Amino acid sequence: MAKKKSDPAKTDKIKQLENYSVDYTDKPLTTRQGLKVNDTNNSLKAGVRGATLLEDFLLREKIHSFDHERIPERIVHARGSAAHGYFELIESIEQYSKAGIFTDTTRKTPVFVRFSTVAGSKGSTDLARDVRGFAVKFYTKEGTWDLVGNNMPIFFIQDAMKFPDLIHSVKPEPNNEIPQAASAHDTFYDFVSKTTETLHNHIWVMSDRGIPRSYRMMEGFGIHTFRLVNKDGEAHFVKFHWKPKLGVHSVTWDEAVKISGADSDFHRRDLWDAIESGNYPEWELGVQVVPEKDEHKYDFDLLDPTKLIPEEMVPVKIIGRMVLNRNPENFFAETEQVAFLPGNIVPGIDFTNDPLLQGRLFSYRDTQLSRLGSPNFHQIPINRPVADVYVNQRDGHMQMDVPKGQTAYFPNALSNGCPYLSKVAEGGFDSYQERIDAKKIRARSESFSDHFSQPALFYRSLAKWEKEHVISAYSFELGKCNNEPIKERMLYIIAQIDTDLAKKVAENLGVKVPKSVEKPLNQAIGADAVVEDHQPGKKKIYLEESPVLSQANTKFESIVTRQVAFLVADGFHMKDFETMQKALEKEKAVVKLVAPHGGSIKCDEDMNHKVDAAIMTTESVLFDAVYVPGGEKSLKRIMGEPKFLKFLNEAFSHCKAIAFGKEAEDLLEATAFKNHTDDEALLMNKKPKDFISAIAKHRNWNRMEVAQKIPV
Ligand code: HDE
Repeated sequence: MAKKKSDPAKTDKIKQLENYSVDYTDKPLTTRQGLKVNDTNNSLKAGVRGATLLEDFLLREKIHSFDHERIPERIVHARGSAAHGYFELIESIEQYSKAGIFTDTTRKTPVFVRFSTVAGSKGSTDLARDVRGFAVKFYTKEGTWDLVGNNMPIFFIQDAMKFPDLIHSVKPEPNNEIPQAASAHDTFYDFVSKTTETLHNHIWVMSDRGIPRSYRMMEGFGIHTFRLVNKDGEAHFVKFHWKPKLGVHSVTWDEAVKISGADSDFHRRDLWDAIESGNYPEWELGVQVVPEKDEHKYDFDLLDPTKLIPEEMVPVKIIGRMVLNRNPENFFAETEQVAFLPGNIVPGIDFTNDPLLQGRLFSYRDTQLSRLGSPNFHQIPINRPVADVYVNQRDGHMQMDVPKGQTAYFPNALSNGCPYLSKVAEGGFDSYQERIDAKKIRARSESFSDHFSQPALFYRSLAKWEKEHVISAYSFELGKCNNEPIKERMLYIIAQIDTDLAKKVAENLGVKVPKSVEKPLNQAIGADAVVEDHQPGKKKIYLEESPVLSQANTKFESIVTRQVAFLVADGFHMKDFETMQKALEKEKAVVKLVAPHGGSIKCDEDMNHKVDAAIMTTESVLFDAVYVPGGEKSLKRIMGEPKFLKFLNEAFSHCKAIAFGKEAEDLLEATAFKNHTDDEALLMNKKPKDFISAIAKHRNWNRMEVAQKIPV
């Protein structure tokens, strides 16, 4: 394998993994018993023309192993990508938590992080409109802690009991297995329109958060309210936030659709390439801490996972950073076999009674058993803790350890009481002793009944262009529904969030927003159907806006790893080219030459330049910005190829930065945006620094109105 550009210091986890990795370099092919093989092309036959003999143990071993290569894909989050890295604490929060990773600023805790889409199968596209999983495994000295979150701060449902219903509704419909990795179909909206608690997460998915530009440009959230417990046994409520160094950025829906065709591995490749090139993705870890006495202070219930705590009410305190600096060696062994369990916690962190979290504590261990086939899944190298493990559990499929001794029970005297129990002061875990005095009851708390206030807060907080995207997303999704009553019901409940939003979507659908629908809103079809006790109330406004919810207020500082296409043909102007290339690469952008053909092309100084992509093999949606250097001959060729013009027109329509070198007036004249030159991200023969600052802004959304008129 080619040596990676940078090979960062190895964490304890990487050193542990190396004990299991196998290097095949300069080694002979063997059987699984270590027998050297001298023919792996032909089966053993009676004569060269057959028949094949039962004796052929080599054929049997090869085919038998192949027949069993697949394991069940994850029921949700099947498609994912992962990377290794580390977490460092910047500021101790020992006043809140006794966890080693939250008190020891000298530690580098190894992490393995898996990003994923939710609804699609393992082979589906990265660019589906969907929530993204953001699961972090911290291999701490005190045991493994898994923070299994998403890129949105809230979830669709409030109680684990509803999870199978939610997922059955969004997955492909059971009769024809259509559509793949898409929520735009009747069953999903049938469920959503009858389950108004879903609306908050749903509007986040309809926003640009549902189609990220990169896994590296997403926030992450633990979603549930957890507990931090300090060494004196005092507890605080906490919400966890990951904030990406590169800011939060997304693509447009038109790009998402086209990227899905041009490169369905777009996010996977982006993460892999960034790490291989040494541009390590990085996030800050933040906490929102709420004292126990404030549990009932807010207009929403802290235990309700469909609610966020606005950062304006409880600021996010940054306490650490996470860097991903190493790609896995093997996708199956690591990314596929990694098993996250929200139940994996360490002393200093504890659960709350969030009914969704409580259900997850059961589900994940259960699902790993059916995916990985044995309760020994924690022994798979990627799942092994770096903390020492001494258990009395024994046997089961694929026991990899060889436990010594006569006893496997507690208490025992034969083994001197070992493995022995640890006192709390020695690191033994004890659950937080929350006082509970309650009736056993199958019901929902009334404090969970506000379903409209926070989706409305989210929508109010968006910039104009973000609102436009939400309107288009709802219109697209509902436009794909075939059942008219579902559309009407959806419009009615969207109107409870924002009347203007509902009106615009209704216009696009060619229907009217109904003034009323049958009550109650939730569930209840048929005379004896179960009716939820608490129906959603009218929306409240306890905060006018929460600016951090808008991507307009994210970071726009860097162009690191931004992909810039240079459109070139023979005879391009070397000086133009070189000045721009150097300036961009200094800022760590990635320059790629897109030419009429593959191989190489010549500049006006008669030098050969390697082409990265022939125009017929690539698309403008795969790039963040476009540059066309001068050079009469080159420009003429570009102008003569319709695919180059499509490339430019599309980049303009997606509001990207476009720069032209000298003598490009005729080319501009041939584009569909020739009349829109008063545009801050359309640069004619300007300095590289202007182009760099236009790329750093991600998109020129001020262009959106004219961009929509470009026929692409
Ligand atoms: Fe999951 N979820 N989930 N989920 N989830 C799984 O576990 C489940 C929920 C999340 O990269 C499964 O190992 C239930 C919330 C991520 O491997 C499964 C409920 C959040 C991943 C499962 C929820 C998540 C999963 C499928 C409601 C955000 C991918 C395979 C009670 C906080 C982890 C697996 C990875 C995966 C069940 C709700 C995030 C079936 C029952 C809320 C990121 O166990």
